[in-house]
Amino acid sequence: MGRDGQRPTSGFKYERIADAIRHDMLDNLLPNDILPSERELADRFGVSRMTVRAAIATLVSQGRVYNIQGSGTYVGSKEVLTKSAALTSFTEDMVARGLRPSSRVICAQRVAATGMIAHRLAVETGAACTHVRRLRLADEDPMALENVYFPAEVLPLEGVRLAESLYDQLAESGNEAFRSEQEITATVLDDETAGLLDVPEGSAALVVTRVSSTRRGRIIEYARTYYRADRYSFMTTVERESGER
Ligand code: 16G
Repeated sequence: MGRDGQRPTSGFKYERIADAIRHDMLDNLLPNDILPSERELADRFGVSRMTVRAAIATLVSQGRVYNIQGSGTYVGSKEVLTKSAALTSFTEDMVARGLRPSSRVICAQRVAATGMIAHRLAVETGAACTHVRRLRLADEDPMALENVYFPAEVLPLEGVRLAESLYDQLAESGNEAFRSEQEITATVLDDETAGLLDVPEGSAALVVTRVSSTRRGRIIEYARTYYRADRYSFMTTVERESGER
């Protein structure tokens, strides 16, 4: 059974086998444990070795298992990263876990704020802002796809080191992120986004929409980030408000 208690009923046979391996085996094994051989898996699931091979390839692409040639298939050690409720940057999150953060800049341009962007940044329609789209990686693995808008005077394009921490550069210029309002929703990835995040099309993702401001209440970013649901979870602490009962 999956985490949600459901077993998918559609899709290719190899996808169903990948799912079965994920839920019936990987959840009960530890990182770096060896998986049964291709032949054993084929027997166990009553499918051909070719189907098992395709299922394993899917799990390899998801980072759930890895192959060592001539030896076998092993459980991957890529864990789900739990993001706390503290306001942190991607760079900080990765460094805190001993992972090396990096960025692939997909686009960086000056645009005129319209519609939702102007509304969320609380600027006039047509106001200049900087749009940055980056793929964020941890130890070379794609983790998240960020789509962020900054008021141009907060983050002008000139002189910005786009592949490095933007929160650090905002802080250097006196615009440290202090508070964020964020909403987390679920989605399945389209072909393009799935390709960038290196997961199969239709994979689950968490979409975090974040509006951040400085201690003085100046809005500095409107971000929409897609996180791989197989690598990320979000943790919050909830507390009964005093006097509620
Ligand atoms: C995180 C933030 C994003 C911010 C980025 C800065 C969430 C949901 N999003 O991805 O809003 O722009 O970090 O990271 O946490 P950087 O300082 O590493 O560039």
